[in-house]
Amino acid sequence: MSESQETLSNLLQETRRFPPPAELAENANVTADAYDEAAADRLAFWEKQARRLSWSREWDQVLDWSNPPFAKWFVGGELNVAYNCVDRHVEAGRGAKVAFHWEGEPGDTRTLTYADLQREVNKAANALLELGVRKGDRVAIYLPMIPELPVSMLACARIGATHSVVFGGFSADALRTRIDDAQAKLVITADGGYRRGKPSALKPTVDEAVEATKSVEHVLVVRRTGEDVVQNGRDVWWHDLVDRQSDQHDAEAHDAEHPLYILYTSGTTGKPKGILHTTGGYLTQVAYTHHAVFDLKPGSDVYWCSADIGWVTGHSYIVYGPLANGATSVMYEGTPDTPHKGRWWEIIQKYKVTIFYTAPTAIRTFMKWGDDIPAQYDLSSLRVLGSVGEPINPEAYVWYRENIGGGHCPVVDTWWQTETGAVMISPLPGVTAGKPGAAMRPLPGIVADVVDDQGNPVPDGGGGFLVLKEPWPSMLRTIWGDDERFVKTYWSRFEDMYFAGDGAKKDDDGDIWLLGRVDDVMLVSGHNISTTEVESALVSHPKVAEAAVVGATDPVTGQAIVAFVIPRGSAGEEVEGDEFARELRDHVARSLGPIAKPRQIMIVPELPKTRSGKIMRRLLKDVAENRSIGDVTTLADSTVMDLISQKLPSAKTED
Ligand code: 6R9
Repeated sequence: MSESQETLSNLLQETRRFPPPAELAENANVTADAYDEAAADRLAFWEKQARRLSWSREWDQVLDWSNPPFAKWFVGGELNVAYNCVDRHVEAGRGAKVAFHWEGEPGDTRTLTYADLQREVNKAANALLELGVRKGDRVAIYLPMIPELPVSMLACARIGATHSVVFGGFSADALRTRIDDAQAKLVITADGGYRRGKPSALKPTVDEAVEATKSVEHVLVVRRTGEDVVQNGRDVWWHDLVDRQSDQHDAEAHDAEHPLYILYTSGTTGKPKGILHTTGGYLTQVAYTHHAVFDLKPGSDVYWCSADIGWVTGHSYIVYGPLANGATSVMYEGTPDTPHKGRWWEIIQKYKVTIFYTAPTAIRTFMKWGDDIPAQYDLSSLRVLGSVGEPINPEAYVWYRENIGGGHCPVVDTWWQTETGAVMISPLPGVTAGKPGAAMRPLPGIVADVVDDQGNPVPDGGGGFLVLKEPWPSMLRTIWGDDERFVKTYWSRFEDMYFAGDGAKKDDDGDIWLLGRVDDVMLVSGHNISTTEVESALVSHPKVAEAAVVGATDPVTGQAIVAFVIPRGSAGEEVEGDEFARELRDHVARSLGPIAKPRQIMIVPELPKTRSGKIMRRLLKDVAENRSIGDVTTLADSTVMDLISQKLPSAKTED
């Protein structure tokens, strides 16, 4: 291993460029000047963005960074998040505008205007007060994707209770640890929701979780599926309590730094981290980024983010950002293949969706299902496409652009985290000539860089660690109840910088490409190789829909690359045998160089993913190293590992 070894090799070359459509560029919400404006005076820039909101009291200071890494934004300012997301739009005469076109999985629908939302949120806020919930109390929310979920979040925000939304797919144990950590007083849940064509119960999980907790006084239950639920003394039906409340409620202003919500990151090891977001800075940045990155025109756009509200993407870009901007959104309860594999495209056609935001894992699944499915629907209403959650491989990006965006929609690849609260690195659709696979540049007002081991910026063309060098308004304020862990986890690897845990590179133009979690980086014959680049090379083969690679211990090279590959829909039958594996290995060697040639390729029907769609490479590493498979409890589908293990005899080890 040479001394001058790069922190992370830069193997993938991509030359395609997609300039913004002329019409979009001409009318874009944000133009290139924003970068200069923010660079000239970052705090003045954010102060201007804060004025998108209605404040009851102006701030005295934009940023207090006297005690890093504990930031205070808009110090002394006061506002109410629910008022900003709902009431002010009604007061401005837009009460009849649709906030949510909600689509249940079985095909039932509900339309909520801003006026409807105001009444529902006020009733829910009054109900929380009747249950004894007060400003500063924590409320756990464990609901399916139904309108009561955003209504509950906004009701909490309105009265100053801090919500902790727990994804509806989590187990009783996961729910219990989150309730305990936040000491939640109330749990809001439902009898169940619809998933894959049938009711999926939630209430029994809550009963089991709450049995073992001490803080919970009441459980508020929405009726969705109508299934029998066991009634405990602490249970209250939503329709009994909320429906009889007054729809009037005076919103009190809260301090800019009042805790808005806690969201637990799954964390692959140890106790989940309760990421704390506060009020003024968070709402400022989610509103600004939603306006800038999606070019949202509230008067004409129909926006749809397909994430679950249980993840940060749903918090920031289904609930707070779009509502603060007065957007009309689609919200969908179920899975993309129920009752058929064209469901999402049918929804886009039905509501004439103009802006669509989803994850690479979904895009690659659609690639696997085949181009003919989206081709059956009219998707011509679309004008901007977004991606989030994982690096998007160039091929998936181009497939998305062509097959969903009809070749004319810019794709914005948005990099951010639960911890950052809002998008940090992304193209601007009316400004940036997009490169497939690149997140491009930090947004105006954000200072990010790629650094080496020592924290020095890498030159263009080099790879390393992605860091944030200046505080930003929607940054996490701490880990709930554990300041020390906050400092240790995020602020100790490099001095005065936030380290995100991701590897990245700068290309020759200085644009940023994400290369996956640094824990996943492989060390092959002295070269640090990113999983993302090898996966992207595999996915660029016409017969590959999805790929995951891991580094497995190897006596010769230290680690060797092992790839797990899902073939594309139509390639299904033609891909058996050594021939295909050899073809893929050669393809990677041609695209990235011989150093990146996988030692072994396994053809598999599925990949292990978390419930938010991220590939769990740790489990694949167990397979590659012939170990028994580790903890599978956070998998979306725990049977996937059995499917993969059954495929093992066909694993191909070659030269
Ligand atoms: C929003 C969200 C955060 C991690 C992050 C990174 C990965 C998210 C990405 C991306 C490459 C993108 N990630 N967006 N990687 N390109 N556009 O996903 O939050 O669930 O906390 O995950 O996801 O590894 O560090 P969260």
